[in-house]
Amino acid sequence: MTSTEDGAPLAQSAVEAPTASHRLPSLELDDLEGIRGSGDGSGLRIALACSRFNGQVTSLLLRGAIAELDRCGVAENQRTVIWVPGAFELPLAAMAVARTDQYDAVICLGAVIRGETSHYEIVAGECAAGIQRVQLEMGLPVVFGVLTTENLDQALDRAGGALGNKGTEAAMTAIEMSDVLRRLKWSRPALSGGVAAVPTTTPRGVV
Ligand code: INI
Repeated sequence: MTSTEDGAPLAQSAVEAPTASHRLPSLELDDLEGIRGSGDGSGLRIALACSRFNGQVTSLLLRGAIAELDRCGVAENQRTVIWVPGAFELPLAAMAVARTDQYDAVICLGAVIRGETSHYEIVAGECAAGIQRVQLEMGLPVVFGVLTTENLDQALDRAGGALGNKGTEAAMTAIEMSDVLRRLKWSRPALSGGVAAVPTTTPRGVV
């Protein structure tokens, strides 16, 4: 039975069309105003931190992420792959990347598989909390491209198998959030009655 990352069974309808684009909110909300990130990765500098633990899965996540960066126009010489021993080490790698001040986003890729051990809970929890902490403390998008599954089959389903590729999704998120932050930096919303006006046009300096 196909299940969610935390093991709960999926409804049949959720199983039928589970592509990567299906699982992320669409960017096609053209009639709504507001600051929104594009899917254009040209000019972005992206680091990919990838766990060697469960490498048969993480290498597929990495492949999916790189293919998406290619598709979105992130130049090959503008991205760096950093290998770490396991998911537990991903936050430290992300912090080191952020401190260089040379990147627009970090994509963290890993696979934490429950198997027989309760070690899983600790590794997965610390990894997620650490990644969130780095992105909030450093003000840099640090994307959680880490699978947390009950078994290897579930991980492979989400690493280019029947349920899409979390690496691909992570790359999309990195590009979108880099652009959201870039647009926020360039925008100068006028204040009116204490409410920030939402810009309806492309902010100056953003192409
Ligand atoms: N690391 C993973 O990336 N995935 C796992 O499933 C995993 N499990 O289950 O143990 C794992 N453990 C190693 C951990 O990430 C650290 O590398 C290790 O504890 C050294 O700090």
